[in-house]
Amino acid sequence: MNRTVTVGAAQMGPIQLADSRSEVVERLISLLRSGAEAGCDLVVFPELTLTTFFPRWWVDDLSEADHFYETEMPSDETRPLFDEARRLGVGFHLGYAELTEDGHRYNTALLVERDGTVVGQYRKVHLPGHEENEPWRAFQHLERYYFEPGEGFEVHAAFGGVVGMAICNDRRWPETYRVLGLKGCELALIGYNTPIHYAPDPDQDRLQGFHNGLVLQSGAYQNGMWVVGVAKAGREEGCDLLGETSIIAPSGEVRAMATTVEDELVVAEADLDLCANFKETLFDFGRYRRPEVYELITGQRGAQVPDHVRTGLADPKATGGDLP
Ligand code: CDT
Repeated sequence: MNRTVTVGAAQMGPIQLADSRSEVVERLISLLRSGAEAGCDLVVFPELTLTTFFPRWWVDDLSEADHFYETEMPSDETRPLFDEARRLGVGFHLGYAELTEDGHRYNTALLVERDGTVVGQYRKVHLPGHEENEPWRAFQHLERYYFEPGEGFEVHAAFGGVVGMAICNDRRWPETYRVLGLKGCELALIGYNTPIHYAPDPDQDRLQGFHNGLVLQSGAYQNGMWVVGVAKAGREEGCDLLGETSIIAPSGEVRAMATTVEDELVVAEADLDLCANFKETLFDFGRYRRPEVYELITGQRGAQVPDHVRTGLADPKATGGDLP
């Protein structure tokens, strides 16, 4: 059986505050149609695709931001995307802000199959930034104010393989890929909004592209999976967002990468059988992993220098001594 999925990574250029949902949906449909012309089975859109990245602003009352959230999916405004995707026979992945009926707020992604069936929903686990108003920043990153964390990583039977989702900051954490990998993930879909400027340590600004490639490529290789990283890019409300949307093979090699910071579709043929070349050799988890020595990873959150090491550091004589 041929298990090649033609994947379109649909980078979005900036979405300004004044852009309406319908205007954004028109842009999505245009990218979707380009995907259909390129033979895509699946088109992947970024994190918070439908709005500007609103966590860059503080509001005193969260309800002032309600208009950024979706209370139903599809809604009247997003239905044309769902209808067109089904008509074209192209599946899609869409990130958006979700407000549930009982008032919970999540940074969410949805996966829809070629026949329009909703395959699964994912709510972002790792929420970066801060909870409080920090007006000293050029712009804020208030995801921890606007969203609650999701409950975990899941995989789905879709597009002939095992498909998982993660969102933006999740991609920087090896645990994300490893949990997906332990569930047999062959294709991980990850949308992002990554500001180039990182206020707590601006020395990292020049490294944004490097770090993006580093985490996407190592996540793919170390878990033998395809990884699709899709940006919302460009200058959005005065804030520069990283582009470099890319499709990474299980070897860790970049198979396609965007060259602009605008709406741009890049396409690659993802042969899911390639995953086995890595999952059944160097990264044969069942054969080589040693979970019994990794228990700190799930049992402890922050780094803790063991007592005997801390004591040794405090007492210089103790570090130069004989082994006990
Ligand atoms: N959207 C998102 O998660 N962005 C983060 C920015 C981190 S700086 C607070 C990222 O990891 O790219």
